[in-house]
Amino acid sequence: MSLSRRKFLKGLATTSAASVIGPSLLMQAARAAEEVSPYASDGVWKVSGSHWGAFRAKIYNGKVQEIKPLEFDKYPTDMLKGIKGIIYSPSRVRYPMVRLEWLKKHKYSGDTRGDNRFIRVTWDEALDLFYQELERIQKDYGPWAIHAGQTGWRQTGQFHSCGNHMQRAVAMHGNFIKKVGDYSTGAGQTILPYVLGSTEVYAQGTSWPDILENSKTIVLWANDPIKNTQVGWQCETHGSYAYYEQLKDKIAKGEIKVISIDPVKSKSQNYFNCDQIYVNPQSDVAFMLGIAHTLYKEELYDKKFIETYALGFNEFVPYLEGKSKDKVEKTPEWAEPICGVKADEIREFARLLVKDRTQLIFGWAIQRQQHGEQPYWMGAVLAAMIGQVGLPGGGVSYSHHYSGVGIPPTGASGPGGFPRNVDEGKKPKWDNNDFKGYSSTIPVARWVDAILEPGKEIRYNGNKVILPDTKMLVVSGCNPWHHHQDRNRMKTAFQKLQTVVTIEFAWTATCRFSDIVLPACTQFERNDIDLYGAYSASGILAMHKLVDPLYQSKTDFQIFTELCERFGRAKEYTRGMNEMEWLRQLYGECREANKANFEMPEFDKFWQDGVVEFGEGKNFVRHAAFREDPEINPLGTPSGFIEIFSRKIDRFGYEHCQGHPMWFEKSERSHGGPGSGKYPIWLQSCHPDQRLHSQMCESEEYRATYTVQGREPVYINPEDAKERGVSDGDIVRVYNDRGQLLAGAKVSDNYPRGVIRIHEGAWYGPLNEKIGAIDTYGDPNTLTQDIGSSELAQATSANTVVVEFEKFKGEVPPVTSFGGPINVGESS
Ligand SMILES: Nc1nc2c(c(=O)[nH]1)N[C@H]1C(S)=C(S)[C@@H](COP(=O)(O)OP(=O)(O)OC[C@H]3O[C@@H](n4cnc5c(=O)[nH]c(N)nc54)[C@H](O)[C@@H]3O)O[C@H]1N2
Ligand SMILES: Nc1nc2c(c(=O)[nH]1)N[C@H]1C(S)=C(S)[C@@H](COP(=O)(O)OP(=O)(O)OC[C@H]3O[C@@H](n4cnc5c(=O)[nH]c(N)nc54)[C@H](O)[C@@H]3O)O[C@H]1N2
Ligand SMILES: [Mo]
Repeated sequence: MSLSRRKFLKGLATTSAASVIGPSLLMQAARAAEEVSPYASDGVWKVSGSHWGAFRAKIYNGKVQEIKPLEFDKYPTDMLKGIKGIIYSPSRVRYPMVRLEWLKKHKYSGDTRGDNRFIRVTWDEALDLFYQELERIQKDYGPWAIHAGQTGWRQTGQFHSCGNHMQRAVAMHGNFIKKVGDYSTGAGQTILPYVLGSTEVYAQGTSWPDILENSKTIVLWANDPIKNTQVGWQCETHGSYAYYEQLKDKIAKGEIKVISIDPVKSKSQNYFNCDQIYVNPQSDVAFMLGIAHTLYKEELYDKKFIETYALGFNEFVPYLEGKSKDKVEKTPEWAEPICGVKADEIREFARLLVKDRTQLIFGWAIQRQQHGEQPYWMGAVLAAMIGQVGLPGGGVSYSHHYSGVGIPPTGASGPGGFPRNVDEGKKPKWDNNDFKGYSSTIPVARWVDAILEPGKEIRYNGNKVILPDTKMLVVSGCNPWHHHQDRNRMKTAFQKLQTVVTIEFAWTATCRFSDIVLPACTQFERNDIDLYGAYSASGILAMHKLVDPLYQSKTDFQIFTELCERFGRAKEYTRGMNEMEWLRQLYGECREANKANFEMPEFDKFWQDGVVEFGEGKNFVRHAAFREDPEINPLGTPSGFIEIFSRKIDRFGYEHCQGHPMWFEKSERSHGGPGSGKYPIWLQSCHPDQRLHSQMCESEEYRATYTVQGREPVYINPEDAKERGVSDGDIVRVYNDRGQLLAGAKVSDNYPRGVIRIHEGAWYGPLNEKIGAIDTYGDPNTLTQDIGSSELAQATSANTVVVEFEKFKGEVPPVTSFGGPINVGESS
């Protein structure tokens, strides 16, 4: 009998029932004193939760006055300080707005898009226009002309999850183009199912207690958990930080060695005070091949493990030895000039990896680059050669920096959400499934290609994709004018679009480049429920509405109900339930699903208390079942084994992703790589320490705690700065052939020569709508390259980019990113 992994996990959940602790009584006693009924609207503390953690908010005079972390959160993030500024931001979308030229001249496309001139209209006018445009596109073109597939980091709350609301409503009207994959792990989640049988990136990882107990060496490979677990996909618990504290202690005592492989001294490295192996940016695969060569030549690798658990080592070895096509032996000496690590140090590191129990833990930024599939595949090959996959504290992880992976999971079920699709048995108003030969689903990061080159055939993961001819875009719960690459290319593309509708609460650059903007309210202005701990399932949080929707904003639920009214489907959309009825239902279903293992109170009690806790979790070891018996518990790969060589990928015949992991030179690379003559500096656009992508950038007071002369910081090595006459606090111009931006210099030893960082999510603030206009605030995607990782994943390659910078001379233009549209009047 063969057990699937899912069944195996399910089995775990059931057997753990006996050891499960019911919801604790902590809430009632300890906090009764300050608990005031959440139903009261003023002068009270209310419980809610967010990507930044669970918190209590004090409401007074109809305003949120104070936010403090919930008592369970022992390691709250500083970012809680930014929440008030999201609600009361001068960049709030206040009213329904329509782009001036679009409205007055019915000029669909054109070069004034992005001039930020808008007219205020009534809700009815705005929704009528939205509806008319959906009708026009379905009638004149077809489902291939509308793209409503982009989604992203919508706020927490399962019911109001805004992408679902948008997609359900648009789907009830007609079919549309959707996406596959995401920006986070596009390359990783595509390659790893071929290699390890699951995406791995979104999988539960070995529990920290097991790692702390068993690992002797932990390699943080391109991984900054101290920075990146401040936020979570659902309401974050920050439970990982208790383990980080223990790890720090063990490092200090010499019990565990942690090595950060990173060009930068990361926040984690500084926190742990651990070792670092500096590698040149984008060169990790060369480094890894040097390591594999050593393990092979010195016969240090685990032959038995490879024989029992892996496939295709024999096809890979000739490449290592220089006996395959390229005739280059991948010695440490070969790797040294590429990766910048001395050959002897590579050998020493290889020996260390097999000395004792070693846990490899990868971050995601190294797969957000050209050929981003390769470092992940090669990571799995190294793990197979080390031979500890499936052992506690050994093997390879691709997820420990994310949303509390590694906190022992309780196995409880979280609440479901608002449905994303049309109800079963129902058809859209425009029941047209003729995509005219275009693909109805495209790789997420290739949507701008589609606008610019409709009809183009691209290769993707063994398939052909024909890029659809997009005319209309509907955006909700994501900010494409932050998340996508190459702003000036996007400007060119957006001039071709006829209609862009954005539903938002913050006047982002996406609003600026839209035609119709509908004001949504924030999560703090509606009631919801969500899981506390995305991977640990630590509890359920009541997300109490703190204040009424500001200005003319409405919940996404309300907005799309009113849109559906226009084609007589509102009742079907809402299923006849209002917000609180939905919450009761979702909670009730969750309670039912958990009945056997976890006691949950009635809804009213839960809503009053604010939290249900599921108690302690149970330790988990990734790949343990596979290690125990690979026949009974095979991996999800075609062979069931770790595939060092993939016959399937080999047969695709791709140039940039072949049968086994390989080193490929990048189209742009610093430290002597292509493009570095003219542009010697690598720009890394890592995830921000003090934001969630572009969210919270609008939070004025909080933003002021990190900006430099009002600009986004650019982190620069002291020597590089000196060479260019740049001092800490200066405004610098960063540029390449794709664009230019202004940012504020922060000179820091944490950065090596030839590397600068600007955090992603800095709000784009073009001086004007013209192609090439300088970005006044510092959005790194003004400079990044919009190319697919390879034919396999077609994922974003945001980190494959070189630039130059200089001290900015001349008159400094004001920052244009914030404060909303230029309001040029009202409709009537
Ligand atoms: N250069 C570079 N680019 C990157 C990355 C990088 O590393 N480097 N990282 C990539 C990654 S991993 C990711 S995940 C993406 C993130 O890209 P996004 O998910 O697009 O980023 P966010 O800034 O979180 O955008 C969410 C938007 O949704 C809005 N929103 C939130 N909640 C609601 C709601 O309830 N209703 C409505 N109507 N709107 C809401 C917010 O105001 C915000 O503008 O960026 C990618 N882009
Ligand atoms: N505070 C905060 N936390 C977040 C987010 C956020 O916006 N803010 N976003 C969340 C999301 S959506 C995601 S996808 C994850 C992102 O998680 P990741 O993609 O893992 O995070 P990054 O911060 O982009 O990069 C992590 C480290 O990779 C290193 N690095 C980059 N390129 C290379 C390379 O070529 N070689 C090596 N060896 N190292 C390299 C960087 O220097 C950095 O220290 O974070 C999540 N957590
Ligand atoms: Mo992400």
